Amino acid sequence: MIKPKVQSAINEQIKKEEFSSRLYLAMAIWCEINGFPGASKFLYQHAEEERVHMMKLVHYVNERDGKAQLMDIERPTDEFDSLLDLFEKVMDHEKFITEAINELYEVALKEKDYTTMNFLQWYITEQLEEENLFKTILDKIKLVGNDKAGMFHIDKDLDGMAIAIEPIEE
Ligand code: OFO
Repeated sequence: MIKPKVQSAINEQIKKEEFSSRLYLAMAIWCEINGFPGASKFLYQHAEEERVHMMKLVHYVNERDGKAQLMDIERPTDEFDSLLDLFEKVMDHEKFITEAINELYEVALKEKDYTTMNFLQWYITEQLEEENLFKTILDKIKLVGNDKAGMFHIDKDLDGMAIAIEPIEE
């Protein structure tokens, strides 16, 4: 049976992943109505990916004889100054999530929950990959600045980067 402290820390993370999904959905909508179809497709898919992150945690808690719990979540920001501003906010958010995963790992460590520590390894690797991915995107956007043709190519690139969603592991 999962320990109460670990369970409530994971439930907090479920909330954060659910919020991430809604944040990227709001960003995808902004891109779609502001002439960035590629970025929009990429972010819609990323919103789905965050839902997968949430669901993995939900199943994990339940499989350990605990109870995954949903919480109230705040409405995400949906106004951005530019594509650069939007992806800077993505990067800030991913850094915040990396911190949250590290803190969750710390709770599992203190509770000597080695199974959860092992399970969280996937999230640690995933955060590293996501931060690298968003850094690459941000660097490209910064490089083109206000150049319209450059922006068009970045949007095309993002269209190609929209990846297939990994299935939820049981
Ligand atoms: Fe973007 O990795 Fe989950 O939140």
